[in-house]
Amino acid sequence: MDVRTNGRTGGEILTDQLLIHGVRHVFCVPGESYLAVLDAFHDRDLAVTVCRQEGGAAMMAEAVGKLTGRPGICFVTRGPGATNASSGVHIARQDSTPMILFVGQVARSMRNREAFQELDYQAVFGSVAKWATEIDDAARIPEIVSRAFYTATSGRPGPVVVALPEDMLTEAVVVADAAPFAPVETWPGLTDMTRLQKLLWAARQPVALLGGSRWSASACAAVMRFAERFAVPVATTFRRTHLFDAQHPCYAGDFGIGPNPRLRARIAAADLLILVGTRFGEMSSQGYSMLGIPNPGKTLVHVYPGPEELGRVYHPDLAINAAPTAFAAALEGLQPPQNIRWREQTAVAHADYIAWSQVATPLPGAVNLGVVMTFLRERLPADAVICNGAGNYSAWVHRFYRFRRFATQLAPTCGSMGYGVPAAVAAQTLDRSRPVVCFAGDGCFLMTGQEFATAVQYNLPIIIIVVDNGMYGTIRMHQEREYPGRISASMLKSPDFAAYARAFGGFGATIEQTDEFPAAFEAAQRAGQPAILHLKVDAEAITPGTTLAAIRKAAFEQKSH
Ligand SMILES: Cc1ncc(C[n+]2csc(CCOP(=O)(O)OP(=O)(O)O)c2C)c(N)n1
Ligand SMILES: [Mg+2]
Repeated sequence: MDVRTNGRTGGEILTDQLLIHGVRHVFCVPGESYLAVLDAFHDRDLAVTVCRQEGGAAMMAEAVGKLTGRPGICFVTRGPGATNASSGVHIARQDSTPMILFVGQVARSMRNREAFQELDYQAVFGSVAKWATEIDDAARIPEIVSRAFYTATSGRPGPVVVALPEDMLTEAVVVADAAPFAPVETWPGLTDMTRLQKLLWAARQPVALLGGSRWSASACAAVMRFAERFAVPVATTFRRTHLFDAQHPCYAGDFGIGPNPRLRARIAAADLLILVGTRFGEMSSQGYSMLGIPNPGKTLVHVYPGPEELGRVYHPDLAINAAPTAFAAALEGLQPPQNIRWREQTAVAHADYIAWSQVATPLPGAVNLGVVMTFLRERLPADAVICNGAGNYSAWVHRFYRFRRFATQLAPTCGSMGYGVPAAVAAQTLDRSRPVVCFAGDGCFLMTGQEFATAVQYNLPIIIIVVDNGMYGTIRMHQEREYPGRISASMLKSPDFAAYARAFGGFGATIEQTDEFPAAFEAAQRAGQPAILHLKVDAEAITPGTTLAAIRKAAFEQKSH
């Protein structure tokens, strides 16, 4: 068909824009509301992963955004498709990840009658998405889709929701394609960097904390070089551990939930804190307790890609509106002081981290998750991708796994359960050659466990380790702290997860003793198909450092005083 004289349908124009902007893969659950797009997929060079639930599909797109820094793409149908997908949109929002959710919409002529599955997407996603819009005219698809890519990736990245009226997608119009988008860099100024150098020269105990998005492998390498030249201890914020090589002599540790008390003390004692890319939100700031608000109580440098975040909670001495990628490059121009006063302290900080993470702590029960983690960190290559959702089981990942490379960690900083399985599917879809291992609790897994079928359908050899303690452990832990002995709605009876895996067409094994794990893991790897390893852990093993019984006892004692 001659595009110029006969035009293309909205569905075709839209798909062509995706290809122009570099999209090679989309995740979807189909719907009759966007059949014209599905039809355009049919004869274009675009890989499509069809999923089982829109929450999973949206999380997969979000994970692509996390891994690549470019918007992950998800298509869902109107109404229930969109509301199901909202869990992934919320993750993209809180985790500052570029993604674009395309949603079907009723025909333009039926709008505002509350037609079948009609929703006002701008109202529904207004406070979750970075931008929500609807395309009224097929001729404007190139303009609006281009803007969606720029909006999702620039400043603080986030999710964009684009609604697509059904009849707009079948309309044929003649319109030129947009040019490929290029993410907009946000550079620090020369004066910013000069002021930073002065603050570093005046410092006695500086600490740098890395987090957020808009990183790259070269940015991480540049920050490592800076850390070496300045001998600065560098820690990572909640679930951003992959931003700094854990084996690097300047690595001071993971500053997420339940961090090493010595790291906490070190950050508290720092006279200069350099936040790079992170909002230093509730989890990493230990419930906003590490800095005064708004006056931090120490010299604060805050580097962030979006100006709206600078001065929002903390009043920085030096605010630098820059993306971590650009800031890291500019760090190369800074000169360290001749005499680095804190050098020895940095070695101590790394030794503290190693001591905290080296050896698995003893736990009640026959399966020690810490030992599993230390086995995997020796066994897996540096480019293995580790995924998880939310739950206490993730504490062992954060403490004992050693992330060495950028884009090897897929975990929700917003604490959304169910993230690990879709994230693993997405990671393995992008790269079949890297090992992808997902940790999920018995609660977490069944939030999106149907996407195991997606892994089987596309023959993705992800390995899922289901940590089964028979409960929503995190909630039980909080109950024992706040309402000791009063268990309410936190216990679970789960299926045989190994049999579940086999029923779906994958590999499954059950592990009841720690020493069964290595052979089971190797068998899963050899199987070369999606696998679930069902780890039966003791409910008492609630964190690497304490038990439920100890928490309950302490809570009773506190109450009796
Ligand atoms: C979508 C979602 N729903 C509910 C919660 C609240 N929540 C946080 S952790 C948790 C329990 C997790 O249970 P499980 O996956 O079994 O891990 P465990 O804590 O037992 O190790 C719950 C219900 C959440 N974070 N996300
Ligand atoms: Mg559990």
